[in-house]
Order: sequence, then C-alpha cells, then structure tokens
Amino acid sequence: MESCDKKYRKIFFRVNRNRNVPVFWLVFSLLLVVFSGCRHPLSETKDHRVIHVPLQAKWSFHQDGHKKAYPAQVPGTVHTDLLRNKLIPDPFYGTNETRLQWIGKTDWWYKARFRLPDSILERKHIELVFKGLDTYAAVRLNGHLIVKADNMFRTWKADITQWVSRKENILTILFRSPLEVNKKRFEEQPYPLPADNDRSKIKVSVFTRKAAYQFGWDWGPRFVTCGVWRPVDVVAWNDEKINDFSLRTQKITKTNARLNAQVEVLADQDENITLRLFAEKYLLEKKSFSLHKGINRLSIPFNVRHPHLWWTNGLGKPYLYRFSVDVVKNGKRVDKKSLRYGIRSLQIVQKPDSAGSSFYVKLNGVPVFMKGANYIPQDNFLPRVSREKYREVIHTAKRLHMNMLRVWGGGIYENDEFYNLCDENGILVWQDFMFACSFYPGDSAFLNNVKQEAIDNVKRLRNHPCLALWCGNNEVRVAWDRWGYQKKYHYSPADSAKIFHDYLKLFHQLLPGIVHQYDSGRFYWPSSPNSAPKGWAQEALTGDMHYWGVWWGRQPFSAYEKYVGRFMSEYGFQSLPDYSTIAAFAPDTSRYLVSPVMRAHNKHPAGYEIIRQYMERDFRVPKNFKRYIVVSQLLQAEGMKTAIEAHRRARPWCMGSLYWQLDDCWPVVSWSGMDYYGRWKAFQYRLQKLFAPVLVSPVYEQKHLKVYLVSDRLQEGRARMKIVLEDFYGKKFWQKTLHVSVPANTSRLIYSKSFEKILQHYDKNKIFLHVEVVQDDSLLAENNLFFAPPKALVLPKPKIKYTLHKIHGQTFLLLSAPVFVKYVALLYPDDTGIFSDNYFSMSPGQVKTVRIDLKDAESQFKQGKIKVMPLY
Ligand code: BMA
Repeated sequence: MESCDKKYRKIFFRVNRNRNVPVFWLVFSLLLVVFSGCRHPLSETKDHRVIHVPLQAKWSFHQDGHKKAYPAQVPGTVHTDLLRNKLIPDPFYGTNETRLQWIGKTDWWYKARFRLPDSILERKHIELVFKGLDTYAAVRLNGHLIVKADNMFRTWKADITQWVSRKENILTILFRSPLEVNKKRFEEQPYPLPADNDRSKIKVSVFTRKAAYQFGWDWGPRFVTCGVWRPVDVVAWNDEKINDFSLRTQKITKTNARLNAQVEVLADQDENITLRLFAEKYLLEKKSFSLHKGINRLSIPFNVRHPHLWWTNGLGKPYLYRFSVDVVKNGKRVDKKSLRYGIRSLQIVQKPDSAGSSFYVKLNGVPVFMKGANYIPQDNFLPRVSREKYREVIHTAKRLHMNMLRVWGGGIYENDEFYNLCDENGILVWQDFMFACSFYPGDSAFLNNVKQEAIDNVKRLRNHPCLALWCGNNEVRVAWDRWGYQKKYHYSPADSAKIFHDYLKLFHQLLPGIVHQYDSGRFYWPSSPNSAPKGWAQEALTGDMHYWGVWWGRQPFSAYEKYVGRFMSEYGFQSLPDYSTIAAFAPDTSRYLVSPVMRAHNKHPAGYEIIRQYMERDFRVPKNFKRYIVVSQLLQAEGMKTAIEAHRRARPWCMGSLYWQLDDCWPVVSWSGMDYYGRWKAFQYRLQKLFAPVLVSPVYEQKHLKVYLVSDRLQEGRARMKIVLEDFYGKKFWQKTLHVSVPANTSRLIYSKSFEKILQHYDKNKIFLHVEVVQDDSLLAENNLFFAPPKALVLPKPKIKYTLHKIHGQTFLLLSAPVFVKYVALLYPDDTGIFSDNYFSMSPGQVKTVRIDLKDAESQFKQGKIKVMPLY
C-alpha cells in the first residue's frame, strides 16, 4: 500500500521546491490528514520509550581533608563555586590569580543527592551520562565506583542499574589535582616535553587531557580548575535504544541529493523492529530490520528532491532540514532522535601550481574566500559561558561578514550551542583537535584515551554542516620544525626520533584514522600550519600559514603585504581593552602603564613593549592613559587593515584570512577584537569594512597607484569609482572617475597609474587619496590611502559638529567637520558594538550618519556618557 506517509513525503518536497505554492499544498495536506483516515505519524503512545532527562540533584562540594561543605552548581567549576560561596575573591581581579593557585593543587569533593522517579526505576537499564568531568574524577554511586575519568573532553557513561536506590541516592565525585596526579609522570619522563604555556615548574599539561589554556597562555591566566563542567543526564530504557543517529550526503545534483542515514541501535536481544525516517514530521522512509543482541549499525539511504543547499554567510541561506528517526516495535515507538542538517558539498582544494599548491574551500562548487578569526574559549570557567554569550559572539561574527571560525587547539571541542549557531548563521568551523604548541606522549594509555576522546567528539560534531575540516593540532608541527626545541631541551638523536615518531603516530595515523572511520569524506589536515621547515616564505606557498613576523618578529606592518600565504589561518596584533574593562579588574591606583596589575593582565612576555615599539613607529604616543588605550586600538586596527586588505587583494592565490583572535577568556590586553565583556575594539569596528562583501583597496607600490576591487559576490555588477587626491581641507589636486565592473568572486586590479610625478608636487604629510565606489546611487565601498604614517600627517584641528536624530524609534548621530578628521572615536563605557560605525575618518564637509543601538541614547549623551573624541 502506498502509505499516506509517502504522500506526505511528496508534499514536503514540493512545498520546499516551489515556494510560490506553499499555501495550496499546506491546505491540501491538511485535507489529506483529515480525510484519508490515516494516523498521524507521531501519535504513538509513550509506554516503552527511552527516557533521557537531565539529572535533578542537590549538589554540594568541599575541599579534601575539610568537613565543611558548601552548595555547588552543576555544571560548574570549583573556582566559581568558591566564588559564589564568597570563599575566594574574584579570580580575575587585580593580581588575585597568583593568590588562588592553591585551588588547582588541591583535591575537591562533589556530592549530589537525588531520587529517581518510578518511571525511570521501572526501566531495565539506567545509565548516568556525564557530558564533561574535569578531569581526574572518581565517581561513586551509593559507595560503588562507577566511573574513573581522566579526560575532560570525553563523555563518561555509567550503568547504574544495579546500584541505584529507590530512596535517596548519593553520588560522590573526587576530583584529584592534575598537578598531583601527574607529578611522578612528569619527573619520570626521560626527556622534557615542552609546554611553554604551562606556567609551572612541573609541567603536566601535556599529560593531562584538559583544556591547555587553563594552565596559562599568552593571553590567559593559569587556573587549573576542576568540576562537573557539562550536564549530567539520566538515560533509562528497556530493550533497545538509539545510541546514535548521523547523516551523510553522498551526492548532490541540481535536482536531487542522495543521503544516507546511519542509526546505531542497542538491543538486548535478537528481535525485529522498524526504523522510520522523517523530514520535519513527514515520513520519508520506513524499513524493517532484524536486530541482534548488542550494537546494530543500520542504514537507510534516501533522497531529497530539489534540495535547498546550505550556504555560508553572505552567499545565501544556510538552509537547515530537521530529520528524525524512530524505532518502532510492535507498533509502538520506543525511541526517537532528531537533528538539523544542512545539505552542501564542501572540499578543501589543494591543486598543485608552479609555486606550491592551493588551499581553499569549495562550497557547493563555488570557491569561497574564508573571512574570520580564531576562536578561544570565552571564559576560564567554561560553564559561565551562557547561551546568550554564544549567541552574541556568533551573531557578531555574522555582522562582521565572517564565514569561518577556527576552534583553536588549546581550548575545547565547543558546546553544541556553538555549532548550532554556526549552522544557523552560515559560519564554517575549522576544528582543531585539542593539541597546541607542545609535544605529546606516545604511550598506549595516552593514545587510547585520545582515541576515545576523538571518537566522542567526531561523532558528536559530524552532523553539523558548519564543520568544514578537522585539524590535528595547533602549531605542533611548526614547533618541531622551527622552534629550536631540539636544541633548547637537549634532545639526543634517539629522543628526537622518538618524539617525532610519537608525533606521526598521533597526528598522521590515529586522528586521521578516526576521522576516516567516523566522518569519512571530511577533510583532515595534520597541523596548523602543516609544515614549512624553512620559514614563512616557504609556508606561504602551500597549505595554511601562521604569519607572526609582525608582532613576534617585530617586522613593520608592511611585512603583511609580503608574506601572503595560500590561507592565512593566524596573524594578529595586541591592543588594550576599553578603559571600562580595565576598570573592572584594576583599582584606580593601578590604572597606568605598567602597574603590577596591568602587567598581570598582559600575558605576553614583552606585550607592552611591542605595542609601544609599533606605536612609536606610526603614532604620536599619548601620555594620557585613556588616550593610550584608544591609540593602541587604532594601531591594531591599522595593522590588521594592512594584513586583511593584502590577503583579500591576493585572491585567488590566498583564499582565507583568519586573524588571531576573536575573543578573550578574561579581561586582558590581547590580540582580540572584542574583549571579555563583549566590548568592541577599534579593530572590530573596522572589520565591518575590511570583511565587507565588496572591498576597494588602493595601494601605492613601486611608484604606482593601484586600485583593487575585491568582491565575494557571485554576480558581477557595474559601479562608478571615484579616486580623488586632496588635502585635509578638501582641496582637490587630482581626480579620476571610472565606470567599472565589480568582478564576481575575485579580486581585480581596476586601475594602475604611475603616480610618482603627481605626488612630487605635494607635501606627503598633507594629502591623502580617497576612493569611493558607488552602485545604484549608494556607497558600495570606500577607502583612504595615506602617503605618510599617522604621526607625520599635518592634520588640522577639527571642530566636529554633531546632532542627534530620532527616526522611527532609532537614534542616529549626524556628524560633520569642515576639515578631514583621521579618526573619530565614539566612546561609551559599555560599547558592545552599539554604534553602526566607530573609529572612522571623515572627509571635509562629509555628513556621517551613525546609528546608535541604545534605548536611552539621548539621555546617555546628555549625561556625557557618550563622548565624541576626534584624534588627529
Ligand atoms: C598563535 C596561537 C596561540 C598564541 C598566539 C599569540 O600562534 O596559536 O598559541 O596565543 O599565537 O601568540
């Protein structure tokens, strides 16, 4: 019989295909439901269903050796529990970090009391699922050891059927200090395994499968925390349950996508069941299986006709389908799992050429330039990162025209929330495995632990369309090739051979093997960057590149134009966070450079010195601390402008630009564009233009003026480009208007002219070149080019006029000045991106409109909380 479900299936996909007739089909399908007399596919009774619920428990914690217990929060960490109980001061304040190191050296007990309802107790199997235990944890239920955990990244499951009580249950968890657990291991290690991030004499971070940044990083404090950092669930079932449900796209054509659903069903005995696969609530496929006792891997191939593809931010809709699968036995549903899935094809194309080989993302057949950043965990105490914070970060990435984030290997495999948001917003994820900047052991216990960690996380993340690739580690290979550790740590040839052998075992065998087995088809890249023993010039020719000649190498910003690789996965420059962020961790008396508190909040060994050195090159260094903060941010913005424009101009040679680093894990001076409180630095505002779909980029090189148009749009367009050489009072010396074609998905040199003769008539400190591109009467892109650094420019003192306007409930600030203004900073203590633009320049006479996303913008102005500050 052709079931009514098959009819649903046809309807579902026609509605999807032809968006003009959904009302008709909706009405038609409703009528079908009413008149065909068939049962709704989801109207099953609930009798034997698998129960999957969060554990409801009352938690407390205490220090080992102490009796007094305090209320605890799960998910949580010991530091945040201590803080909530007012037992420690704020770890981020002042120099408290130093005083609180004892917490990481201590063992901690967590205790939960809970009762389970009859519905759970009646089931044949009851399991506790710990989604995250940080890290060395012995878990006991009513006195029986049920889990011995040693990896923060793994999911730990315990069958508690035989231990669970009908009355109250007592769960205890002893968290042992990683420092204590691994001390012996560290001492017995025949050769040192470097971990320069690890700010302790006894470096155990490489042995500990725990987020490396928690041992300290060059932007993060050392807080070796512990706790139940992810939720605990109770799962109860009778004879069978779905362990896992995953989808894989096999082939996409214009009219069809061929997919395969894989379902892992755990069964108590040999028996017959039916699997049903739904798209939304419409049945797609129904198949009967004979299960055997144990784990059954079942698959259902299926088609989606006229699929809506998943696209990245800027290119189209990141279309998501909701698929679900259920197990039906004797006419009753026993378990169900759902997921959202995007249909898309994605390859990382490495095509050899005369220089090396390409490295780019091809999405649905289209080469896409990756614009984005490196993402680090948003807090040292991970459970504090709320849904709202995840939402804000990903929405910010979207607003900044990003289409890729790299989840860096010294942090964590992120929460589901993060990937869900990336799926929804068209942000691809470059996913590192959690290894960074160190060498790792190669013994079988360590490798088995990592293997299980990789399986857990690959299985958890593989259904996300946002997942572009897996990468073995961050900078382990380059550390081996170029950081001189062999010499520094006096490795014998035998030690060296062993370390490298272990490297290959882990990153060239184990991890790619897991990806191949559990996520076949997804690209695996062993290390970021992969290999270039000869240095940056070589690194630029193939694969991805971390360019740190600027900052670490103290090269001028112009070096960004020279070292442009095939895919820039790291480069960056530090700046100070806003004054209000500094005020949150530094008392009045410490708000100067460089007080002990300020020093404690820049973890780079020479951070302040490097900032100053670069500032002296390009800017007049302000004496006033508040101005210094702003100028440090402008400096960062200028450096990043040089880098990003060079990367984008160089496409298709270069096909990605991910700066270091999107966010912060505490209030700190770092490379981020957005600080711990979500406050935007000048650079982040600038990114709106730097990553905009269309960029106009003028450069003066080899005595030529060159103007490039870079577009990520897939369609060509026409526009008018105006290039004007003028002085800061608006006097125009030379201009050119061109009718140009805005190229599709590439970079094009639009205009090139020998310019030396023109320039020689003018004082380079008194002129600038303004380019604007106008399409259909609206400004598509604009940019300025200077012929001297900011400090040399002879800028007139501006008088900025501004007025506030309210239109349809929105507040707009209109600003103008009769002369050129190099930077206008709009300062507001809680500037989380509330201005539509900031730290911008204004041409003489230009009227600049800025939208302010603040309910009481007018009163904030009146009270002087929003300030307009010209810098010249
Ligand atoms: C990169 C990263 C991080 C580091 C950053 C800044 O190499 O991979 O390890 O924090 O540089 O130094």
